[in-house]
Amino acid sequence: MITALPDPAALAAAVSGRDRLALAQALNLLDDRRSAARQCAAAFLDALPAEKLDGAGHLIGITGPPGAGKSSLTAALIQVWRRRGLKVAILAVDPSSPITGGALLGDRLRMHASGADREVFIRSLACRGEFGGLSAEVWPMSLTMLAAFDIVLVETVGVGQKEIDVSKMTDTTCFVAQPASGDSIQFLKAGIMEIPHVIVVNKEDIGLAARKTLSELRITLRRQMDPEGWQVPALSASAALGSGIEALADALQAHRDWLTAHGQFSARRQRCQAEWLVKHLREEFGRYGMNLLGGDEALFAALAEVPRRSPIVEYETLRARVLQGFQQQVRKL
Ligand SMILES: Nc1nc2c(ncn2[C@@H]2O[C@H](COP(=O)(O)OP(=O)(O)OP(=O)(O)O)[C@@H](O)[C@H]2O)c(=O)[nH]1
Ligand SMILES: [Mg+2]
Repeated sequence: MITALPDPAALAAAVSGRDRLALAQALNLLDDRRSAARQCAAAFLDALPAEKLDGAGHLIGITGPPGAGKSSLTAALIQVWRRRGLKVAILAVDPSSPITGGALLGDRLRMHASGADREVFIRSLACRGEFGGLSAEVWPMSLTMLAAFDIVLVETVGVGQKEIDVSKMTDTTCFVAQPASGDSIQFLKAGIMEIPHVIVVNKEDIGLAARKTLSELRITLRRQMDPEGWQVPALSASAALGSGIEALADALQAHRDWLTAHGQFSARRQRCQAEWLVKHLREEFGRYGMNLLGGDEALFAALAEVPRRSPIVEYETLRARVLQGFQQQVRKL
């Protein structure tokens, strides 16, 4: 179906005003791979208020093994944030499992959260099994939602050994541990898992197993400081009982405050986009393509020097440079 493309500036203004139809239209636009749509999406992202995207709001990633209670905790957090007067958007990334077929996580969330609240926006995104389990649209979509909401939370299933990519594209990452599953602790100990900023053991209502997991995690964490000096808290909660949720919201906010106090907040947002660009380029062109750009580290350093631009514009610019490099190599042969 060919649909008319929206006016990028008008769409950006409507999104910033939390017009729900505009939000849905914008997210669909970012998911549209036709080249005219890509151009429109690039202009739309450019028209979003830069101060919100680079220095405001709180972009949170929530991850953990299947069934740990990520969606239940998210639903409980929504209630706390709403009581605090914050506007909340959720992006639930569903692993495109042939069994569940996708939209399940979002559905479960919607069941819990108040559907009538206009300041809560929930969208689920099927991930197409590409991009290391994280859909490539997540970053542009996160930016879009930051234009309109105070809190943007991205839920993804983090499967132990696999790198948890969402942690590189958010301000704060929260890992939800499942009681009595030692895997997460082993992965943390072995340095296989990226250390999250906040760890919460959910289901404390089941008692002993949850307490045991919590104390094991705390022992592990005492030995593993975040490289930047943030002390990672391990908390206990129960989404079912609604216990520990205020403290969880406080811990997430404390990490955001810590980033700001250490002058790292905007730099981290900028780094998120750089991580997305590098990951995206690596997916498309592999190591060879990255080498044509001088390698990952050189690219990270170069991107940190200049102000953030629309991610699509930046991507297309880098992509053109890789293609030019390929052509030069071919000519030499
Ligand atoms: N006892 C107990 N059960 C819980 C708690 N929180 C969630 N559950 C249950 O755990 C199951 C999984 O909860 P979800 O919130 O869907 O977990 P999830 O991590 O989002 O799961 P996926 O998105 O499928 O990976 C559900 O049956 C919940 O009812 C809790 O605090 N205590
Ligand atoms: Mg879920």
